[in-house]
Amino acid sequence: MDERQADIGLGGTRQVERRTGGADRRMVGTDAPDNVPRATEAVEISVVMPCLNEEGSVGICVKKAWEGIQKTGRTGEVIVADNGSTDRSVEIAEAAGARIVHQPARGYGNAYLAGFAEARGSIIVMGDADDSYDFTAIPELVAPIIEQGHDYVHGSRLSGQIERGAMSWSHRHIGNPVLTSLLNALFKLRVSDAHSGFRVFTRDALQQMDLQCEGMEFASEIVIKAAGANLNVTEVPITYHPRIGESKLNSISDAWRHIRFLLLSSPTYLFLVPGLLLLFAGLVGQLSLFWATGGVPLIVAKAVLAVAVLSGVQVLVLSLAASLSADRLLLGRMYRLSAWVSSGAAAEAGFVAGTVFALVGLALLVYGSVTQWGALNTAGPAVSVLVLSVMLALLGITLLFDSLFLSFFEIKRRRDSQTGKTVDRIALRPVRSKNRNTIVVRTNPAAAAVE
Ligand SMILES: Nc1nc2c(ncn2[C@@H]2O[C@H](COP(=O)(O)OP(=O)(O)OP(=O)(O)O)[C@@H](O)[C@H]2O)c(=O)[nH]1
Ligand SMILES: [Mg+2]
Repeated sequence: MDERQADIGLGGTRQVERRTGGADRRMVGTDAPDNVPRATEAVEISVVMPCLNEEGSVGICVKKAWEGIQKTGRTGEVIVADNGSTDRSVEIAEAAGARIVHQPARGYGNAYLAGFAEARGSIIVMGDADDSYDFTAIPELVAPIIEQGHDYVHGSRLSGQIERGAMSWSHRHIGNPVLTSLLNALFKLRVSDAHSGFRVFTRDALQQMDLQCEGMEFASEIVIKAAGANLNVTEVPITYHPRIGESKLNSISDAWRHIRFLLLSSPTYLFLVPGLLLLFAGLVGQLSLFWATGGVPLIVAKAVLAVAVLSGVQVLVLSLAASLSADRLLLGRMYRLSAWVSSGAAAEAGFVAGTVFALVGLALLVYGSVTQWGALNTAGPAVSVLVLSVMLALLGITLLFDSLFLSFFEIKRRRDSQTGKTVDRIALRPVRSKNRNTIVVRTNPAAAAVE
């Protein structure tokens, strides 16, 4: 059945002929070209764009995306992942030849994840629906994948061109360079423009990256996971144009989401390094002041150094737990510490150390109270021993509980080899044996075949 629809989005009275045929629907018209594959045909290039109230630009972007696909001579599709637009974005995008995927859960990452889930292409192109990226440049971005076998191509505005008015001064000279440098430093990368939104990757690369972030930090997640998955990545210079319509970016909260994600993905710098510094400062300070005598300020100094040791150890324990979360987040390839935790060895070591510290600390306290501690009115070795014994007792007791906590991570989650879903326990299902009167409980073979 044929239907006619006015192309209201692109400012004219142009008519878009739209032929629908159930599952075998294809679009033909001025905006959707002839090489649109049928629903059952293989798609080579999927262009996915997230959209939140972009009525002024989404039609232009879809049209340019079709032009870009056509220039490659390959089959393609254009998917607009609508994030609950309240303007005419959906209607305009559809008229321009896009397939609409609705994502009611707000967020840049959420919108993309919904769009990617529907994409059929073996090559996936992503870019904003605000006309800041030129989708007619698709051939240049897919070329490294098609011709050189790269997995992921990152469009770089900083090694390309940023048109006047396209990016604010603060984003150009502060936000972008600071966040890009932070990402490069934490993950030992050399990306020139971490927040460019124009990127291309293969379907296989998408699967390997296992993307999860819901908001703007999704942009950082892709870069980090591409590196974590050892993808063959290259950058291509692109031109960044002034966007049409209002920006959906919230500079402060979105920057914070990026920073928080980068730090959480990098427990070495967030927990391990500060923990080691606190522990080191506390231990060295205590040792150097052990025999020192003096008044109240010295007593306070000895107590503060004990606090540094205690908090340092707790932050180190956090680093162990965080390394596991980061490991899951980052495809399980980056942190050696997490292997130590998940093998149970960290919990065992903590348990032994905790027991020793607690016993020594408590013994010192008992000894001190029996021998009356010596003179405590001035700081001297007696105060050092008191501080040390309280510190050790506290450290030992908390370490014992920390170790129990860490031992939870030894219990592995299992992955169902057939569905790919994570399962917490092997499902049991009753199986009738040859002997009709007995029921044999056998593990579900799908869930039993675990990694
Ligand atoms: N920020 C944001 N963008 C969304 C969301 N949902 C969909 N989008 C789309 O994601 C793309 C990126 O948002 P933009 O506002 O362009 O963010 P940006 O490119 O960092 O900032 P500009 O340089 O001002 O364009 C646009 O196509 C939005 O319409 C959302 O919840 N938040
Ligand atoms: Mg944009």
